[in-house]
Amino acid sequence: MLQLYFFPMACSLSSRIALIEAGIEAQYHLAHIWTKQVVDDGRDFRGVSPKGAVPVLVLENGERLTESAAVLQYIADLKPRAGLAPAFGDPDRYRLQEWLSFVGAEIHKAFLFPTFWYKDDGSLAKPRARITQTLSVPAAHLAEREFLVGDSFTVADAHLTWALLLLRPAGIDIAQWPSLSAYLARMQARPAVREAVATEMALRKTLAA
Ligand SMILES: N[C@@H](CCC(=O)N[C@@H](CS)C(=O)NCC(=O)O)C(=O)O
Repeated sequence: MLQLYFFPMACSLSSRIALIEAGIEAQYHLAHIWTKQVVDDGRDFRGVSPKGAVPVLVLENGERLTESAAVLQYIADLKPRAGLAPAFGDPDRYRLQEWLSFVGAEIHKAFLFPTFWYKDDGSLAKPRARITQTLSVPAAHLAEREFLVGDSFTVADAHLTWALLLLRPAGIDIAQWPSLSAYLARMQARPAVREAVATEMALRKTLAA
């Protein structure tokens, strides 16, 4: 069985959403990204992946796959019938990769990561100013479309959904982009998204307690 190392409401949420959307059963291990401990058994998470970051997907053959863009495409390709990624050879596959890179680099690492990790000593002013410009890109794209790629839900939507869910705690009001607000509401109505978020929010509360 596949195993996913995750931290509640971290970027690994999109992998959980993809697994549920694909109908793939997996074992989930909570890895604490601050203490670097695997909560199940106290192992050092860096022994699972030297990156010490979630997601880590342990494949059926024991290999470990990291990086959301790779993990999400791997999950999608396990169940092609679920339609979570266009097939290789379809030009839309590159659109999917384009969006996965954009969410991972331009939204996650350029904005969400510094916002959640670094004390605001003034150094967050630039990423904060830039995020408005960055988010105007998917906002314009989604003004006339229901999904990021093609006309059905893909793992790119799973990843953007996770990023948009973190805007509020990061102090950004999504209401300034009506197309993104409407998109997020549509995504949150999906049973897989609801299930993944409910599970991880409950776990998050136990960690905070
Ligand atoms: N490039 C990686 C980034 C993974 C990442 O930064 N994960 C965060 C949680 S959202 C983490 O585990 N951070 C802990 C750390 O970097 O020490 C990806 O896209 O999967």
